[in-house]
Amino acid sequence: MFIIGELINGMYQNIGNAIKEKNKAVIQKCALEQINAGAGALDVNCGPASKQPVSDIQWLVEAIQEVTDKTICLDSSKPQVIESGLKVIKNKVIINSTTADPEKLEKLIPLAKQYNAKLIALTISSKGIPQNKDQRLELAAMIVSACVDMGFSTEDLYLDPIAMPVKVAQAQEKDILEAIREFKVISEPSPKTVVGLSNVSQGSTSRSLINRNFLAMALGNGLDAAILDPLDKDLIDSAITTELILNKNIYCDSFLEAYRKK
Ligand code: THG
Repeated sequence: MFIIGELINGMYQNIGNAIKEKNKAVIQKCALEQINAGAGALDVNCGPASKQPVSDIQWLVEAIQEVTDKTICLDSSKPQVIESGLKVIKNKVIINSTTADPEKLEKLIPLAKQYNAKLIALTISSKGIPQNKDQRLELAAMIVSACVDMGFSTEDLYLDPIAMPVKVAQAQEKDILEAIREFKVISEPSPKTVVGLSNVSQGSTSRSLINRNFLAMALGNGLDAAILDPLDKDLIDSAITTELILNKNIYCDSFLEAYRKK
């Protein structure tokens, strides 16, 4: 599983304050801690309180690139914020995200090609978040078809079924998990799949427990990548164990240590 660390997000108070006060050290420490815990990429989101996300995202990207050359995942619903982040990118990059909205696809697919970026696409439209698996698959097919039309390889596409909180959308979890499996057969080469894992436990108690059980099930359905908290040791242990059971790693008695990415 490809781990995208979720912690550089202005919705967390320490990061929100660091952005406001332009305190690079806080951001750089958070970047390195996540990488040391196994993150292959870092999600970067200015958060809802940022008043100037177009410049804040550039400041975040530049601060992070001073300490690591790991992949940066530019997270914003606003294409102009993504584009601004891309202008200062030196590391590898993932665009997070487009939706199935044609206007967004027409803007973000060419940007992904121009910057040699991977692209995360949420299966939502201007009508909002889908209510079942078939609606997710329909939107996924629209996204894949736009990529094919514009010459963007579906191998570089990550489809996101939108993980919903179990507290508010319990009846949808099964559909979300099944969508992960079915996204894979939409095209050849298969698109990849990703979820924002912590969404699942928002507002709940026992968050880590909920997250790691969802993750194990999603990996069982073929999930390729997850935006998650890499500092949650139980969660990473669970992911490593799931991949062992799925025969992705060869068994040895010290499998947890052996497969913890350094
Ligand atoms: N898909 C994609 N990108 C995403 C998401 C997704 N990016 C954002 C989000 N969802 C994934 N990242 C987070 C980060 C934090 C939390 C959830 C998802 C979270 N935060 C605490 C909360 O809201 O309770 C904040 C706690 C605090 O303030 O300290 O849960 O789905 N492509």
